[in-house]
Amino acid sequence: MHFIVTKTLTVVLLSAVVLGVLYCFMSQSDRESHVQEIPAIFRYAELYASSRSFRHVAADQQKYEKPSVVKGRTDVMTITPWLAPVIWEGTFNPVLLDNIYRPHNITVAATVFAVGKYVKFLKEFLETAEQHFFVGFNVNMYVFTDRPVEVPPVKMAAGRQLLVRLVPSSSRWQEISARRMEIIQKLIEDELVDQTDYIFCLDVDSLFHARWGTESLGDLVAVIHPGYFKADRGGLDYERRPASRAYISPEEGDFYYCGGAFGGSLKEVRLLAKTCYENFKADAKENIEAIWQEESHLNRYMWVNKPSKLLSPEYLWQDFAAREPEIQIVRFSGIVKNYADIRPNK
Ligand code: UD2
Repeated sequence: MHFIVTKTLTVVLLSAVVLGVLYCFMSQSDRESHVQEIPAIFRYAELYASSRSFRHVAADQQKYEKPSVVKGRTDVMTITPWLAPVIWEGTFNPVLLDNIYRPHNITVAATVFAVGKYVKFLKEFLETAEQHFFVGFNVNMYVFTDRPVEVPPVKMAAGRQLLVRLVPSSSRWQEISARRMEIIQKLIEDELVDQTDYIFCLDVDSLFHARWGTESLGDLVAVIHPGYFKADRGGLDYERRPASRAYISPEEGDFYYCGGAFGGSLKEVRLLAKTCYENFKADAKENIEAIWQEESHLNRYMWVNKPSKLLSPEYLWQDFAAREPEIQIVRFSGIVKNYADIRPNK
């Protein structure tokens, strides 16, 4: 009997020791995983804190034409059903807006990819950006290319810099276009935190023709695609295969947005880029590529996460398209290009 009690006690004691060791091990590894998480959390807290918000404080004694509540653009939508402004010529006062942002000494980053033969579009893109894109403000223009020696020497005004970053080339244009999201996410995380207030991501085969400035600033900014701004839902070229993460059903969708121009605060654009790239990658693992690559994923993202500001097609027109009466000014426009000459495949 005494032997049985001793044996039971030994088993209980041994189990307690084993459980104790196990507990210590688990709490230690739990602590370790928290220790690993801290820097990441800290990093993004920094990123979030760095996204300043701007109060609209006008300069003293500023004179400008009185706004009217009964006059204005009536031929186009100037506010969405979720109350985001849609920016058209005639809806804003550039002087008033510049005066609001100038005292904050903001910095705007722009990304542009020129991989392979697309490097030939850089010169005019950069020269016209100097004439029209956030003139008088700090601008960091990031050029991503596999041909850094071919980046043209463009004279930049004070407060504006050209920063060249090397990226690998690819034998598929679809890959080049889609990988931009991953690179934009990394750029924001690694370089822009604390240095930049807003970012715009632009196609290189385009030119600026008129002002693109502070009126375009917002948390999440989308450009309404010129090819579809009058189309109804059925006519929007979303990804229609449910197997893709970019899928939008026939009952869904507000507008069709451009992959060639979007932007906003660092926080919002990082989240957009990360989500689109992750979804693109997950689709690729299942052998599906959305019809317009990252543009389709961006459209899905913007359907769920409504943009806080929309730019009219004035902000990305297409040179080959006939001018529509609603387009009173073209600010940025895609040039006519011969795809067979410039793309690595097709
Ligand atoms: C549309 C979109 C584009 C993208 C694409 C689908 C607009 C105006 N454009 O343009 O943003 O969503 O559909 O993937 O909405 N690139 C290179 N080297 C290459 C190929 C592309 O640098 O060999 C870069 C370059 O910055 C170019 C961009 O990727 O501007 C988009 O490629 P595209 O202009 O050939 O695509 P496109 O015209 O079909």
